[in-house]
Amino acid sequence: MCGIVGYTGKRAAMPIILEGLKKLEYRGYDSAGISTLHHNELTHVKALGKLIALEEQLAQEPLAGSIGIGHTRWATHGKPSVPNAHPHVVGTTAIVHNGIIENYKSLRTELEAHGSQFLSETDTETVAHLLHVHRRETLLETLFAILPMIRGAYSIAAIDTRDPHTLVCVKQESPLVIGLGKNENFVASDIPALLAHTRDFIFLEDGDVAAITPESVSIYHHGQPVERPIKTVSWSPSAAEKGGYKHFMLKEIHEQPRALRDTLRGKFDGKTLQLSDLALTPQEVASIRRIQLVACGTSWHAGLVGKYYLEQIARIPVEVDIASEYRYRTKVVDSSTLVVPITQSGETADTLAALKDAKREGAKVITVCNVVDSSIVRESHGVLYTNAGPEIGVASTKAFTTQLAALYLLALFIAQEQKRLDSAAIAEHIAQLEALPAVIETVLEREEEYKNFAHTFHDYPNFLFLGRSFNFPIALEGALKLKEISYIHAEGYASGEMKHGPIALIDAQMPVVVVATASAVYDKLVSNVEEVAARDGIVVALVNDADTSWGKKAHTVFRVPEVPEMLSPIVNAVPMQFIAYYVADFKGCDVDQPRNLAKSVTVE
Ligand code: HGA
Repeated sequence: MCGIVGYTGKRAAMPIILEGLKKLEYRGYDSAGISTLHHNELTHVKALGKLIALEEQLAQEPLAGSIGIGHTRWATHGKPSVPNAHPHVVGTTAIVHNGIIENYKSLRTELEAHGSQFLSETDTETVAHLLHVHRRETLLETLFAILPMIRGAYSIAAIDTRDPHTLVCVKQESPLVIGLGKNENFVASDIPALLAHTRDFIFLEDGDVAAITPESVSIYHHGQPVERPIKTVSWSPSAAEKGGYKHFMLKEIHEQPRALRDTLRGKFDGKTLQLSDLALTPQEVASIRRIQLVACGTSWHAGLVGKYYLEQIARIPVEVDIASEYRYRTKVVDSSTLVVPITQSGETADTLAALKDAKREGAKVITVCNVVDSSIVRESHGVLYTNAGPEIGVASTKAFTTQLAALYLLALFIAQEQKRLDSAAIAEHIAQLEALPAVIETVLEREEEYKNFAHTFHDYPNFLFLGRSFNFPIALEGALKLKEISYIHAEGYASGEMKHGPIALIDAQMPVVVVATASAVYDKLVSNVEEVAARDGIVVALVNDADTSWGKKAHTVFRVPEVPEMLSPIVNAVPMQFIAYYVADFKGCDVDQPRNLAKSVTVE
């Protein structure tokens, strides 16, 4: 997600922090800010938009001091705005934060009841107030005292006038590294920010707290001092931006467990699923009779899976439309119709136009989106954020799987509100969802198999992808992913459709990727594959670990752990991404910037 940079030493902190933030710009952000400490006084400057705006403001009001923290924000809680930008300063402390404080609402209610006055809508500000309200002798002790009160994913850096040379930080499920200098030390959410100053890093572990002065770094875990190894990094700045991965796409494939955890975070309290940003009253949810999912490209594939979720879990009829088609067809919409645009960027022109039409016709519109306060979100009545973090590779990966998780949550939420599922059933579904990141970690560990496959197959001119039921859209997505980054012609089909045309394409030169994980229609799919094999098609099967029946039928077998069928698309998408990625990489394609494509299509 966003960027944190902190400095304590003998030099002026502000330019070092600003330069560091610039090195993190590639991560995407909507606002930025810096706070420094000088002569026992905290000062800060924040600006909306690009760093140039912050830089211009700093030129007018430079910040003195040789200790400071800076931040580029990618909003998750509260729109992009100057008050919501970090640092947040309360009393003697300034903090910057990367991540999500899950229980911020209850904390905020409690703090406000005791007189704390909030200036922003962020989850982060609750931490700043907690540090103020529970202050101890030192900032470090205060941080120890408040950490048990907060839940979520966070890396936080803080400075305090009472301890004017010490930078304090904590890492929990969000990245944070310490950079080691001579009579100066640094902290940052990512290595590129600090490469101009050091190559020696300490990678903090989850739960680590550190107190950093110009001369020392002390690290604690569960309150006890611990040693962490110093690692010397030889990455080039461009490799460092990608976390050592060759492309952003590959980095983002690997970020999916984290992105899914962040999408699920803070939504279920053990009893009730709360999607408060949907801004739907219980009566409004009760009155939903039809749902229209509207999207483009990969998001449209997410919509196709979402249809299965909403119809099976919430039992509401769903149509899925390509936004550019929806715009120009007759819409039969009324106030009992829920229209759900699905968009990574929130700026897709066709989706925006489709939603405006639907609103005009009287539909309620809630958007599934990855960018806080984007144009489409602003036009919608409510929103369900995916919290995947900025996606830089043009081919969507983590945005897609988090869209699937969000649509699953939406189906559960409607079922809950319409009293179709009780609390125990919701809890069971949520537990299954929460198990997915670990399953995907297992799939990621098998990456080498896809590389080997691509080594053999990257020269084939055509591919077919087949799936059925929940995984039919995954076949479409597999084909699209391969097309867009490798320029190989690929088609996705519902396997039952083979006989109705595409089987004519099958010959010994046609790799056919079959999504064949456990399913109620598994046997049907297997007979479709037999037909492919009988015509010499090259069968490439994605099956579950326990399925040993493919030895003869398939040329290549990829395995994934078994999960409930409805959730299998979220797991099965990952092998599709790996196949596309490695085929494109072997072909030498520009994976992150495929020809003719833009990340966000803001024109019709
Ligand atoms: N949740 C905080 C911080 C989000 C973040 O990591 N930004 O880059 C917010 O919304 O301000």
